[in-house]
Amino acid sequence: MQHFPVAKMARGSSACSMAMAMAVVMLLAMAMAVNASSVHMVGGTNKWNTPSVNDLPTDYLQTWANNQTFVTGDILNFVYTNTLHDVLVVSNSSYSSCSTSVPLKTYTTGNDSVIVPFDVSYYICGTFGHCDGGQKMFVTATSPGGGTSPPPVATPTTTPASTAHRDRNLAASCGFVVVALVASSFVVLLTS
Ligand SMILES: [Cu+2]
Repeated sequence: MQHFPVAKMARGSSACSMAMAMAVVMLLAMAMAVNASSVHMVGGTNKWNTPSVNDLPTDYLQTWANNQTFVTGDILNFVYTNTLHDVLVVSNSSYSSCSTSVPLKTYTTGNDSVIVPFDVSYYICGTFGHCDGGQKMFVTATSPGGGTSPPPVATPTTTPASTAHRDRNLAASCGFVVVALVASSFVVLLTS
């Protein structure tokens, strides 16, 4: 249980309010970013399939990917028959060699929503022979700002409390409240 000195709390309350306000603004920005993310149905109408056994061009998945514009945080929707296929997120080298031994992540439901990370990410099917048959693709995502640099990381810490002659404990408690507020709201955003 942490002790909050009431007098100091009152003295620094404006800084705390400012931090709260900043947190709210940041959450609104996050909400807008969430709403702005696009959902991409992988492979278009052909979905996530093995080209070589479905009479599709061998590179149809990559062709599809190349014609999409991906922004970090967008959703890749993989739809497939999960008794035949799955989705492995893999490294560049595993992608190149169609290695299924050390996937970064595995999806198996047949209707998977995968959040596109910044920069290049690689996807292959783990069923034997499917990646070699062309069931593989990579996507390149820009940052939400449209640049080539990584997206800004949300930093819930606030500077006003730490720069002035304010009580360190108050700054810490205030920061904790703001972080908790941001974290809980983010969870609500994700689960809504
Ligand atoms: Cu497959």
